Amino acid sequence: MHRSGFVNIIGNPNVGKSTLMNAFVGEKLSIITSKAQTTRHRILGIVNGEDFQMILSDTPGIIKPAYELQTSMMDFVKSAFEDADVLLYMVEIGEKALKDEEFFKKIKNSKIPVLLLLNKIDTSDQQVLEEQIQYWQEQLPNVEIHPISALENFNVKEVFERILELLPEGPPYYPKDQLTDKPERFFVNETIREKILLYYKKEIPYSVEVETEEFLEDEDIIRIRSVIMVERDTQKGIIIGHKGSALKKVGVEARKDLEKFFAKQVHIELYVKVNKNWRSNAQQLRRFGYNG
Ligand SMILES: Nc1nc2c(ncn2[C@@H]2O[C@H](COP(=O)(O)OP(=O)(O)OP(=O)(O)O)[C@@H](O)[C@H]2O)c(=O)[nH]1
Ligand SMILES: [Mg+2]
Repeated sequence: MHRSGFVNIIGNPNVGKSTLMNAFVGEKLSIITSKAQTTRHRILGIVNGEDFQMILSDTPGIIKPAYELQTSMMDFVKSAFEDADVLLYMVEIGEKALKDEEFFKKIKNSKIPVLLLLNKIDTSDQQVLEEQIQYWQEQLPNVEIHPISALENFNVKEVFERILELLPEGPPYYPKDQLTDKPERFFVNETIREKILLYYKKEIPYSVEVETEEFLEDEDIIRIRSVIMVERDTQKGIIIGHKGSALKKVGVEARKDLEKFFAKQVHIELYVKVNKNWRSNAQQLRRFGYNG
């Protein structure tokens, strides 16, 4: 018998969805930072076994959209509700209900199995943990609760085994050697964006999109040219920094990660361009892979 299905991770921003997906897949497919709204896309991570294929989806954290980009991000979340065979609803210790009532109702009334993953229990003690479990049992009486630490890999394997039991019988949807649905350039863009989330403050990371214009792979080196797009002229200077020092740091740190990811030497050339109000421009958003 062969099992296969879509296992979609949803929840508030910053609760640890991407950390968990990477832990399941064993690769850094999704970028992770301590800032909310790190993930902007729906990213598949495929775990293949001899008699199963588990197709995980990492999704953006649930928010009330304030501009077009965020609306597209929430469309990815909606799509994850539609095709899931198993839903993983992740919350973190201390969190109360979802910021969006509608999504919470969908979880409550879900016809498919839902596992509530209570994450970051490494930051908690036994008493708080018990109170939290009780709280969520009252909120969602029909849902299985699993306390985990995605960061410290606590209970992650057990949850994986439980999901396997819940997967329906069926053939693989993707070739068995496929790890994700995203192309190489996507991971380049995301790695650069991760560094921008880490090194810049306030609205800067939220005003940035990255596009890789060139990805040339030789036998022993990958040559990459990417453009960092900002919304306004003033942001361009901030990204570049004094004598280009800030931009240089982004390049150096992104290169280190990408050399690990591709297991090859990488050369990166970065430049910055203003793309006025791209976050609110439907045509630009489509070009960057948000919505259809
Ligand atoms: N202490 C602790 N921190 C965690 C755990 N899991 C994730 N984190 C941290 O929480 C922060 C957010 O993690 P992400 O995996 O990016 O969270 P996310 O839900 O994907 O966030 P968005 O993409 O912004 O919605 C990071 O700083 C992680 O290191 C955990 O089990 N314990
Ligand atoms: Mg994420």
